[in-house]
Amino acid sequence: MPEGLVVKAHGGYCFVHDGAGIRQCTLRGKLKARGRVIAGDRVVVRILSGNRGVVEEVRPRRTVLSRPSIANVDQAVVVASFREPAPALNLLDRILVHCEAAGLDCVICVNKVDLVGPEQPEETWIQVYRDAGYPTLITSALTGAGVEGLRAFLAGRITVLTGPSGAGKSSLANAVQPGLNLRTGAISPKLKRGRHVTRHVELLSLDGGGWLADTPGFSVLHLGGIARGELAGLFPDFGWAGSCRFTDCLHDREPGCAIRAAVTGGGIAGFRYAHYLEFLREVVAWEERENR
Ligand SMILES: Nc1nc2c(ncn2[C@@H]2O[C@H](COP(=O)(O)OP(=O)(O)OP(=O)(O)O)[C@@H](O)[C@H]2O)c(=O)[nH]1
Ligand SMILES: [Mg+2]
Ligand SMILES: [Zn+2]
Repeated sequence: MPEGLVVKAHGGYCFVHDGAGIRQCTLRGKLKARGRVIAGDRVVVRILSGNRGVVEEVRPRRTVLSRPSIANVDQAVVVASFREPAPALNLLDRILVHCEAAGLDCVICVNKVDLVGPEQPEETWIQVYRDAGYPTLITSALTGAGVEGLRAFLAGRITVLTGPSGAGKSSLANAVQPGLNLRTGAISPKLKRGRHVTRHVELLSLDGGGWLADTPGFSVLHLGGIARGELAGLFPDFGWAGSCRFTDCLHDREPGCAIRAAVTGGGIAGFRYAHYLEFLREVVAWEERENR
């Protein structure tokens, strides 16, 4: 039986790319439960006539991301925007932690630079992420600025676009590959927020090689499933602080904490550390709920 790649899955159906074309498949009984077959899965298909098929088996996943739900991607391009919507750094850090925990390489893409004006100031928060080691691209899906650089990051890899609704994920995908014709939508003028235009995760084959997943944006992401002792390791900028007095330091109120010292000394941005503490409470609460 041939193998294929699930490019889209919802409502009990999935669409499987088998190298030649795309086949609409139903799911074998035990795979019908929600989340058993998701976009990015490698699956074994029993072929039926008329471009139909049945997914019989899911291959083990190399990586898995739960928000958005996608398997086997190599990297995440986290899209934020300079304006409309304004950058939400707490959400950005949540998304980065979530993607780091899944073992993905992360790239940040700050879009809508055309709304910033001709002086294009490099906002200081962007430098924080550059210093942390994240490749950070400045783009405009409208003018095409920076799109060539983004395209270069995508070539030959499997990438998921993620970030808040309205930041321009679908617009960027359209700019990277004209002809995709993904639906995009104006942000709400009153709320300055996106309207959740993209409804399903969909993997798109790139002409330059590789796959790109457009996904629905979101504004809330609760962190769970991360061990408290692993959280700091998901902040790459914390790695350079040196070692704390206690090996099991959670960098909260323990004496001799190198990370807190680095925050005071200016080596770690205060807002990143504040987010760390907030996320720490969240993962601890999650752990305690799970172990009850
Ligand atoms: N000025 C400007 N507007 C942009 C840019 N990129 C996207 N937009 C606009 O922003 C709005 C939202 O863009 P989308 O591409 O639909 O955003 P999205 O991230 O896919 O949103 P969801 O699918 O809801 O998650 C649309 O009106 C786009 O035309 C840009 O670089 N500059
Ligand atoms: Mg979209
Ligand atoms: Zn510490």
